[in-house]
Amino acid sequence: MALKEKDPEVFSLIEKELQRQRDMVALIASENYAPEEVLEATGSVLTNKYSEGYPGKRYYAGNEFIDQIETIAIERAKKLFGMPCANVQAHSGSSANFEAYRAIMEDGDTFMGMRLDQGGHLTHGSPVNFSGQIYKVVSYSVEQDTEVIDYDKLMEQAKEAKPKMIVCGYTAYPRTVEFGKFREIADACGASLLCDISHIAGLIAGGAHMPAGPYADVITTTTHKSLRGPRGAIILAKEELCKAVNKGVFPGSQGGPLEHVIAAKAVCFQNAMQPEFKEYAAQIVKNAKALAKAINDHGFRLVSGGTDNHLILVDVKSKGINGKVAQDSLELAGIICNRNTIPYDTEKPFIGSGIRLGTPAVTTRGMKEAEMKEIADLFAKALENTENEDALSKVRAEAKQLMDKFPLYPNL
Ligand code: DSN
Repeated sequence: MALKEKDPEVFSLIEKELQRQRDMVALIASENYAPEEVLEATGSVLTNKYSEGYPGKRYYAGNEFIDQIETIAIERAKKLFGMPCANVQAHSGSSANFEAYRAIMEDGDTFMGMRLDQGGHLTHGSPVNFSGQIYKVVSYSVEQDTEVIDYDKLMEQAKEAKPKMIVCGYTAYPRTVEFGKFREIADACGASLLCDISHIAGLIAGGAHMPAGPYADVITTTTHKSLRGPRGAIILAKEELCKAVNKGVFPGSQGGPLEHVIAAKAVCFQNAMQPEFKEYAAQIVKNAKALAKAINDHGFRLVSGGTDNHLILVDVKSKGINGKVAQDSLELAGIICNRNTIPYDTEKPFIGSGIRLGTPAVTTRGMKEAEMKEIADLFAKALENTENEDALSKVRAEAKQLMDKFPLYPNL
C-alpha cells in the first residue's frame, strides 16, 4: 500500500479508473482486461533493469535472470504463432511496424496497405504517419457495394503497383483476413507479406481465425488486444529476416527494452496456449455474432452485413445519428466504444458515420450470447435517446447492474 501513502492523488485516480472499468460496458474492439498475473509481472522489479541487446549479448551486466525471462518469451511467441524467429522488445504496435518495415524496405520503396478510413491503420500508409512519408504508398480499399476486399481486383492492383511489401490485417474490418490469398498476391508481384494481426492475435492463438504463420514473411502484433496481455508488441519473422528485424529494433529504433513488460508478454503467451483460451477465443466470435444480430434486429445497418471475428462496425447513420453523437451518448449511458469511419464515409474522420464495437473485453468478464442481447438493447435504448439525459442515466444504471453480475478484479 506504498502508493496510497506516498501519492494519494495518483492512487485515488487509479482506484477511480478501476471502478470505471468495473462499472462500464467495455466494447472498444482493441481493449481487454489483462489478468492479474499479467498485471503482477508488469508491476514487478524488472522495471529496474537495463538490458540493451538480446539474451546472451547485453551491453550491461546483471542480466542473468532477464536473459532467461526474455528467452522464455521468445520461445513461447515462436511456438504460439508458428514462426521461426521472434523479437519481443517492440514497445508498441506502431513501433513494431516501423521496425518491421525498415527490415523489409528501403526508404522510397513502394508498399500497399488498406486505407485508414476503410479499416486500415495509421501505420499502413497514412500521409500523416511515417509510413506515408518515408515510403510510396499504393492504398487498397474494400468494395463499395459489399464492403469487403475483392481479392481478384487486389491481385490486378498489386501486379500493376509491383510493391516491395503488402500489409494485411486491420483495425476495423469485421471479416476474415484471407492470408492465403494475400500470399498468392504477394508471390505474383514479388512482394513481401506483412500480416499485422494486432486485432485478431487472440483469435489466431485460440484457433478462431485462420493462422498467419504459414503465409507471412513478417507478423507484427500488439499483445494487449484480443491476446489479453500487457500493453506492447512483438515482431515475428521468417529466418532470413530475423537479423534485420532484430537490428531494426535494437539499435535501429529502440534503446533499453521494457523487461517487466516482456515478462508479462511471456505470461500472456503461456495463457494463450491453454485449452481455456481456445474456448475464450471461440466465445469472443460467438458473442460478436450474437451482438451483431441483436443490434441489426434493432434496425441498425452493419458494415459488410455482419462479422466473422471480434468486431462489428455499426452504420449509425442508418438511424440518422453521426458517430460522434453516438459515441458521446453511449458513454453517458455507460457503454464505452469508439466512433469510426465506415467505408466511403461522407463524414470527416473526427465525426464518422460508424461505431466500432468489439467483444474481447466483455467475453473476458464471462459474458455469453444472452448478455450480448441485453447489451444490444441498452445500445439501442441509448441511441434512441441521444438528447435525453435522464433516459441515458437510466441506461447507465442498467449497464452497471449488468456489469456487477460479472465482477472484475475481485482481489484488487
Ligand atoms: N488504437 C488501435 C485500435 O483501436 O484499433 C489501433 O492502434
